Amino acid sequence: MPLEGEYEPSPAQWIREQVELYESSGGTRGTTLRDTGLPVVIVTMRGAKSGRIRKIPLMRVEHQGRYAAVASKGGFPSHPEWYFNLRADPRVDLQDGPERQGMTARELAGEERDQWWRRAVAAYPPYAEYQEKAGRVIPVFVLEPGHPAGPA
Ligand code: F42
Repeated sequence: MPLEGEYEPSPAQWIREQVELYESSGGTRGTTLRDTGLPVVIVTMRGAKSGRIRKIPLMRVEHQGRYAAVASKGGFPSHPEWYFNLRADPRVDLQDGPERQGMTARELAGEERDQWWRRAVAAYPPYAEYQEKAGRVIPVFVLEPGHPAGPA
C-alpha cells in the first residue's frame, strides 16, 4: 500500500526536477547522479513535522533486495532533514528504475552499519570523503522489503 498524503516537493529545484523526471518517465530517465552514470533511487517518506509526502533521490546501494539510505548530504555538518523523517516514521516507498515497493527503514549501528557503509562507499566512493569532512557520523539506514502493519 503506497504512502498516501499531500506531496510537498523539495525546495531545491534540481531535486524536484529529478524526482519529476524519474517518476514521469516510469523510472527510465533521471535515474543517475547527473552525468556520472551512477544509479539513483527515489525514496518517498512522510515529513516528521508536516506529515506531508516527501520524495528524495538517493544513491542506489542495493544488496540482495535491501537498500541503504545514507544521510550524507554531501558531507554537510548537519544531518539532512529527511533523516528525521525516517526516524519518526520508517515506512517508505522506494522506486528503483521502473520498480516501486514498500519498505521499512531501520537505522544501523555497529558491525551491520560498517558492512553497509562498505557497500555504500563501493557504490559511491565520494561517501568516504563526505565522512572525512562531515564532523558527524553519517547515519546509515537499511531499507527492508514491506511496510510494518498499521495505517499508511
Ligand atoms: N543526499 C544524501 O543525503 N544521500 C545521498 O545518497 C544522496 C544522493 C543523491 C542523488 C541524486 C540527487 O539529485 C540528490 C541526492 N542527495 C543525496 C540529496 C538528497 O536528495 C537531499 O536533497 C539532501 O540529502 C537534503 O535533504 P533534506 O531533507 O535536508 O532537504 C532539504 C533541502 C529539504 O527538502 N527541506 C525541506 C524544506 O522545506 O526546507 C523540508 C524537508 C522535510 O522533510 N521536512 C520534514 C517535514 O515535516 O516535511 C521535517 C524534517 C524535520 O526536520 O523533522
